[in-house]
Amino acid sequence: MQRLKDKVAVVTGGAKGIGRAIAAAYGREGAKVIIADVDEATAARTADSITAGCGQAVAVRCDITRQADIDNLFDQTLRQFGRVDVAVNNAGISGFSSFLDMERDMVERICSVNYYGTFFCAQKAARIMAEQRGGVIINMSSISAQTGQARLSAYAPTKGAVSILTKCMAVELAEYNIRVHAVGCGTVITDINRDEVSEEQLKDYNAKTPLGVGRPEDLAGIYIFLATNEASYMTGHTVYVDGGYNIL
Ligand code: RM4
Repeated sequence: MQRLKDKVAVVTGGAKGIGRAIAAAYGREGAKVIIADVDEATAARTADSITAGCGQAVAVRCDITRQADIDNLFDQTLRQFGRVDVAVNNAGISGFSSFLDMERDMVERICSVNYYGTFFCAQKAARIMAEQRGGVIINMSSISAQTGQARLSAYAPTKGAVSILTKCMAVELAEYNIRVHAVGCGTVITDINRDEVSEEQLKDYNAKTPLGVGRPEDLAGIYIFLATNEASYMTGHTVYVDGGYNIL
C-alpha cells in the first residue's frame, strides 16, 4: 500500500542529499513530487530517476532566497497539480567556520537561506493550505537547534529559529487543519558538508553518535510518517532523528 498516494508534495533542496532521499521516498509512496532546487540540472536528473522508478516527479528551479522564485514554485505546482498537501522545507547550507573567523557575508547568507528561505516557503505553502483547509509542513531543523556544535555558530542559530518558527506556525495554523513539524536531523554527510568536515571531525561525530553518522536514507522514514495521517495528533514539535546524538 502506498502511504502518500496522490498527495502533492513540494521538497526544497530536493535535487541532492537528504532532500533527494525524501523526494525518492515520497515518489515510492505514490506522491506527486515537485523537486525544487537552485541546481536545475541535478533536480531534473533526480525527477527522472523517480519517474523511471514509476513515481511521479517534476523539477522546478527555485532559489529560496528570492520571493519571486518561491511564488513561482508554488504557483506552478498549483497550475500543474491543483493543490499542495505536503511542503518539505529542506533546503539549507552549513558554512563551517570557527566563530572567530566567521565572516559577516557568510552569516547573512546562511540566515537568508536557512531561516528566511524556510520562513517564506512555509508562509507561501501555508497560505495555499489555509485556503484548502488542510496540509502538512515539515521544516528541516538540526541537532544543533539544541546542542552547541563546533564551527556551526552561524548555522545552528538558524536551526534554533526554525524549531521555534515551527511552534509558532503550529499554534496559528491548527485552525486551518495544517500540521507543522520540524525534524532535528543528526549528522549526515552530504554535499552541503562533505568538503567541510575533516576526517578527524567525522571520527568525533561518530564517537558522539550512538548509532553512528547517518545516511540520507535514514531520514526518509520520519518524513513519510509525519506527512501521513498516522501523525494526525502531532504538531509543533522538533522530532530528533539523530542516531542518539542529543541524548548524550
Ligand atoms: C547537521 C548537524 C551536523 C552538521 C550539519 C551541517 O544538522 O548539525 O553536525 O554536519 O548539520
